[in-house]
Amino acid sequence: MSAFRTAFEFGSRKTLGHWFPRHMGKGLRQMRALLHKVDCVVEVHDCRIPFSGRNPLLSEALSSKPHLLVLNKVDTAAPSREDMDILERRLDNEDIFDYIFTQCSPGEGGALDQSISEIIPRCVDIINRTSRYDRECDSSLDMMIVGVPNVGKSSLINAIRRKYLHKGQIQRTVAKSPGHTRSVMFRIKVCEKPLVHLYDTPGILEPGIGDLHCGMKLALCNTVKDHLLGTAMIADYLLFTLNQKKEFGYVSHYNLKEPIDDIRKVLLHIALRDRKYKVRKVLTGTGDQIVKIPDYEYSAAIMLRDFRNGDLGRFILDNLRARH
Ligand SMILES: Nc1nc2c(ncn2[C@@H]2O[C@H](COP(=O)(O)OP(=O)(O)OP(=O)(O)O)[C@@H](O)[C@H]2O)c(=O)[nH]1
Ligand SMILES: [Mg+2]
Repeated sequence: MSAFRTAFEFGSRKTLGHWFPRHMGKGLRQMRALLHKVDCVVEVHDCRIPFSGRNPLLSEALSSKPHLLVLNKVDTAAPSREDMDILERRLDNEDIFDYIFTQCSPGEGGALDQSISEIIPRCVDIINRTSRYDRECDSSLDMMIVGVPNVGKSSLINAIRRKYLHKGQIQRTVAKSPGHTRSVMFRIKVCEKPLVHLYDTPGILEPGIGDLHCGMKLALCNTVKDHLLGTAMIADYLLFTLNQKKEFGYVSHYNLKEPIDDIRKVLLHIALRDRKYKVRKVLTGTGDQIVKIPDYEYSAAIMLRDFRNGDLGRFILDNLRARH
């Protein structure tokens, strides 16, 4: 195996495609309007990209309130003790002191992760450190859950509600694809003592993300729609990242002989393995001919699915020791 690429070639692409559906603009306006009613803003973000892709529009719009950063999906990042130390030092350097790592999706047998118990006490602590001016209702602590799409905002509400109200029934619907929650809904009671209400909000992405590395990582975490960058390009970025990080689990997962840096070879291998072809009509001297070509799009979608399911390794995508 020759040396791996050291840089990713984006070709002629300069920015991420524009994905700012109307519900996001409306959601941001609703969130601003609601701000005077809340005591604390809980920003949920994907733990695999602690330094990439947080939306500056959200931070600016909501900065007047106490803030907790929830780095969710810690199970998909599986940080080592050393990673955690570096991560915590870098967060401190960026003046982010109020953060927490969580897993909001149910674990084995539907059990809640222990981290769910820490969220409300941390919020209460942050609120108590700040004077509660500028709000209307005094009897309840109200918190707004914000973040980019698909990071687990609705899942967090469900988990806290299950923890304190012992409600098995799901209050907020969750989905595997981004852009599921579309409007700021009414207050959802999640806890009696102290009385706490949460507002779920739609995931809001920064329009026109300029940094393509950041865009790719957001795409790998399934926070933007795949078609904005194209599944094949995202799969190539995935392969590049796996090789850079020496995460070679894909070699045995796909039954390859050795690590490969050429995405076409991996996509071809998967398409042939699964016998997935596209039928094309080609014009020849003797008339039209039907040819079968390997379905690369299918293979790219399989790679993304496998990564998102944690089958190709669990790790932090951001380079903790550098800028990205
Ligand atoms: N592995 C893992 N998956 C999670 C976790 N939390 C949520 N998910 C999954 O992430 C996906 C998105 O969850 P949602 O709660 O709908 O995310 P959201 O932020 O409300 O998404 P939008 O409403 O689209 O902005 C779902 O498939 C969840 O099951 C977690 O801690 N670990
Ligand atoms: Mg949601």
